[in-house]
Amino acid sequence: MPRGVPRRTALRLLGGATVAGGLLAMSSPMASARRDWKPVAEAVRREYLWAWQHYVERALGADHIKPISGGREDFFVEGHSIGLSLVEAVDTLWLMEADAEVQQAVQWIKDNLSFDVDAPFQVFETNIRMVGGLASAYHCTGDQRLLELAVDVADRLLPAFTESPTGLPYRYVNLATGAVSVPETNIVEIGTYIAEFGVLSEWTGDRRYFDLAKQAMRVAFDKRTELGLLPHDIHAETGEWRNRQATVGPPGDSYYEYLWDGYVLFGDEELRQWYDTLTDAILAHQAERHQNLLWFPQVDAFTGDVLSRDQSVLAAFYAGLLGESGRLTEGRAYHDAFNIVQDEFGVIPTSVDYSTMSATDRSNALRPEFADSAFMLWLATGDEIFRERANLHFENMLKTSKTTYGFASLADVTANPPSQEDTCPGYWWSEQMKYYWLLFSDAQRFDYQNNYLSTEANVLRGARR
Ligand code: IFL
Repeated sequence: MPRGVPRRTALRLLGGATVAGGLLAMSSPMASARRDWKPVAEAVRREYLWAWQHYVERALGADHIKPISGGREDFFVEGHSIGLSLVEAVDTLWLMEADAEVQQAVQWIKDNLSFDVDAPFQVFETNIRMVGGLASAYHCTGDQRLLELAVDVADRLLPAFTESPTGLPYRYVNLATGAVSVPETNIVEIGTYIAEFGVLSEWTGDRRYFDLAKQAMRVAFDKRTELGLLPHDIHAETGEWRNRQATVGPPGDSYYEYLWDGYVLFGDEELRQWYDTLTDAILAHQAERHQNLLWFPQVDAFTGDVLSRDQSVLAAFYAGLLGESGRLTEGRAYHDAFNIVQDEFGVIPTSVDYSTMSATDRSNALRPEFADSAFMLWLATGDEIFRERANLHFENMLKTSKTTYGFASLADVTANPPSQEDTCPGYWWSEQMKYYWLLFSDAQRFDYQNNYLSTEANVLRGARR
């Protein structure tokens, strides 16, 4: 590096470089040169099936495998797994044409999966993972029983909406009794249903699912501030905001995503207007340029004052959402900003303060959002740079997270080597490995022109049977 050039400026001039003691791969200055991606696709499939085999041998039916010890872990309810990782995996296995594994997973579901569980389940997580996982498994395989199970669990979630005086769902519902609890919620947990519920309405002819999902989104939209922003915390019984802070990261992120998605999936113009109104306000009052990079700090939704320059890795999805909704310049710019973080740290930390480019949370629970937006931007532009960035994301994951029985979350991405935790989230089976596969494989079973992936990457349009 020439003397006098600050390290980060040099990184940007080069289009990226390496960190973490040389452990991690570099992004190439030749990023837009075409290359043969088939070997990368084969590696993705090989690693996925290797991890699947361990899951089957050691943790079949568990919500999570513990990838270091080979143990099992529950997600929704302590002491009662419902096969979360397996349900999340079905459509990815199917896209990879791993048909014996698909059959094995579907058989397990038919023989074992029951939602008659006398315990409170988190409505948002149950929807995006279980309703969505079963709906995508049905969409891919055409197996009617999977649709019946998706409808069964969705029906058990409905009291969260119908028991609420505002239509904003409670956070928890007991799947066996329908008892609802915890009205203190946020815009993600009231507004991330329309994709899964909407396809159920479409496939069953019962409008209730779509209507309940949309009504909850409307309640929050109608309460936007004069700046047109939404604070992220809301009360399901009173409909009042519980804070002032607006964010495109959690717990705001997928509310915005599902406004756009509801329009894309169902052609609902009103949802598109809501999305456009809020996005215009976000770009006007939340976007900030710092050292020539685009960021989205947390701001006061009533005044626009910046409250925090912490950037959650989960907010990286927003680059893809901006891109797919026609704001390509901003989408690319926000992905460029996260790409600097990837080049700086290798694995992107859970959060960074972009004003100092320092990690404010050094962990990373195998978060997929950077690969998610690389995929969406690649679909929107065809630009090879997004494959290069996703490939680096994949390589860094292989180097840091691969362990004895699968892939592990990281406790500290800045340690050398990064320290691992004995857990692998369910979304790993549905998200980044699918994005990589679709990016690199030219998958025969996927319609690259007309498709839809949910916030959990469940394929609800575009499976080619
Ligand atoms: O469950 C995942 C999904 O992408 C989401 N939020 C966070 C998870 C992945 O980081 O909507």
